[in-house]
Amino acid sequence: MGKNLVEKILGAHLVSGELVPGSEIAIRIDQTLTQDATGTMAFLQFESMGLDRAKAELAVSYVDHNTIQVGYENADDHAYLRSVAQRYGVVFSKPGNGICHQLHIERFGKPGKTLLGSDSHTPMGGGVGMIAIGAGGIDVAVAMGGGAFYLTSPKVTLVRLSGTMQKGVSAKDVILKLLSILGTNGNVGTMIEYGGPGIDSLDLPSRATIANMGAELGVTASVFPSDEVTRQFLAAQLRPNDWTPLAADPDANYERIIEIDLNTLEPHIACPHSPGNIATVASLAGTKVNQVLFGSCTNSSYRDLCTVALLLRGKHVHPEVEVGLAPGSRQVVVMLSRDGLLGELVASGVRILENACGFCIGNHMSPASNAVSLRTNNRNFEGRSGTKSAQVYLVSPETAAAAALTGVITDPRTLADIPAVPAPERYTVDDALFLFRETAGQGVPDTPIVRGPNIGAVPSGQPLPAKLDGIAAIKVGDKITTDHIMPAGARLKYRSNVPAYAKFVFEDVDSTFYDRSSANRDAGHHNVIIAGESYGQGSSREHAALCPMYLGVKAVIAKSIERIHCANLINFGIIPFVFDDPSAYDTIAENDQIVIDDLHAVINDTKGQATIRNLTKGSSFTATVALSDRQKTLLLHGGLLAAVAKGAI
Ligand code: MIC
Ligand code: SF4
Repeated sequence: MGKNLVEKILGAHLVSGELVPGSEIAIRIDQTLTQDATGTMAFLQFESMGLDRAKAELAVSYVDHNTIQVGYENADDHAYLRSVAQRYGVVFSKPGNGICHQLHIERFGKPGKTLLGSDSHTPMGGGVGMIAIGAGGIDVAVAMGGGAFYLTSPKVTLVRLSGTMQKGVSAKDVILKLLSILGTNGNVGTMIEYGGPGIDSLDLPSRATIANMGAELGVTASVFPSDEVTRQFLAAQLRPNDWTPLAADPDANYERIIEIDLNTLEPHIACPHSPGNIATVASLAGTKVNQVLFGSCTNSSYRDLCTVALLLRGKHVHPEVEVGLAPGSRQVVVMLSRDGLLGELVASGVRILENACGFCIGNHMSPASNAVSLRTNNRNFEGRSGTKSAQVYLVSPETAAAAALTGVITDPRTLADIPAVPAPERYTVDDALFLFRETAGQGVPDTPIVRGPNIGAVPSGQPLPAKLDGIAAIKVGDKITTDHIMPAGARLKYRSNVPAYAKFVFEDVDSTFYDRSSANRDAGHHNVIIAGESYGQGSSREHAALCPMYLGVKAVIAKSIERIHCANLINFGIIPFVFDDPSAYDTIAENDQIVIDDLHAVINDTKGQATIRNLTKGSSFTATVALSDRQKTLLLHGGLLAAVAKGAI
């Protein structure tokens, strides 16, 4: 039996385990990526592991999220990250260089390699033929130090594309269509491979867009073959030697095959407040739009923004629409400017924003109350834009441009001239904002580490108690995202300071959570989170586990938990239980007292099943935590850092 692409790449990196779907494997990581919002904590953890330097083939520390610099906090983080990168032999991407995923594709991504990043959209690297995975910062810190990454050996789904991409339809529509088929939950433990004749009509940035939003499906990675399109892209980025061909064997096996015909694919749109609420653009045509924003790692390539500029060329944006555009990288800005397109965009009435995450993470251009905002980014969770009442829709650059011109949701296929942007023969390359390339992997050991007042300490977890003496501190519903648990936007600046950031846990869900959970903890109780389906969707931010740990949360009991968040919970000593019978969820109310008599027996048990007594209701139910031996060790010690400190792993 031939091998699929996933089997080939994972097989070449396997450190332990077997490629049997569902079982735990460990893989060698070639490259790591961190960004500033998760990176300060990742590097503080790296420091506390006592390693002398980064040992992965390549480690890059990007600054792209917190570039707003109102107050000293962001700049403190940047100074810390810069010094720590130099000390440990990590490439540092200065603020102003661009968004980590776009930059990584442009400058470092290589077919057949593995990439682990402390950001959920790291899978964008799959566009260039890598197995690229998002994880919590501490897992990335371990991989940076040369340690293996543990994951569930995936089931592999083939998405076979046929036909040719039609005018006005683009990569975003492919992934939104796939979201309409697979949804945002239930895809844990899967990797997606793209294939079929249709991929020939997808240039590299389009493939990267599709791989990027695999994060919204909840799959572990998405990967494209490395072919002539990949070769041409790497050559145009002046990296011809980084190309190697890579394809699945013709008789490769897949768990599932999904067919998408590009000839008949329509423009799609994700409606408020989930990337899984998919409709066709045509079905919403005529809806008034107040704001249009282009950019984010999903759609900020030269291909995308050139398309937008050509669609708007010589016209003005609709008088009632506010329009902003954030390019993905310095290369994109320079090329748009070289082509005169930046000036044309300004002439059309577009506000040019910094080439950074900006609006995507609620750090810029929050819409007005109740406004309809059409964006090319990847997440439209309620409130993520910074305005809770805003109605945020996710669309392709073509659909966003059409609305910018008409003021209403418009099928872009109705526009007269839809440009085709050919793949550039040569990108403008200037790596001046990547510092310390010459000492990468070596480091400069005597570099002093700069710690301003915003750089806190990493709290350490406590060993597993004998008994869970819990209070159901909060009961939440389905699809609670890490943005609900640990808000970003205006709160992002506290990322390096856990006691300060912890004050905002569940801020928008229940603003009393901090006070109540602190009081429970101080009274000697463990806090327990009760949740519905797909708890912890979205971002990889480990603060959504770390800050609850700081507030004394010891267990989550949910109907289901998403992959990255589940791993983060274990890394911080929080037990991720899943209800055996989901109807038990209905029997628990907030503030119920919840007890597990012998926690050690549960963790050491092969099934991991616990009988949980609800003392308030006088009832009981069962829940299970499925753990590998390594994860048991982490929980027994109170998390990964504590286990490393004790030499237990
Ligand atoms: C996001 O898009 O939600 C973020 C902000 O990039 C996060 C990382 C973070 O919270 O710092 C992600 O996707 O992992
Ligand atoms: Fe940045 Fe948005 Fe991409 Fe997250 S999704 S990395 S915030 S651009």
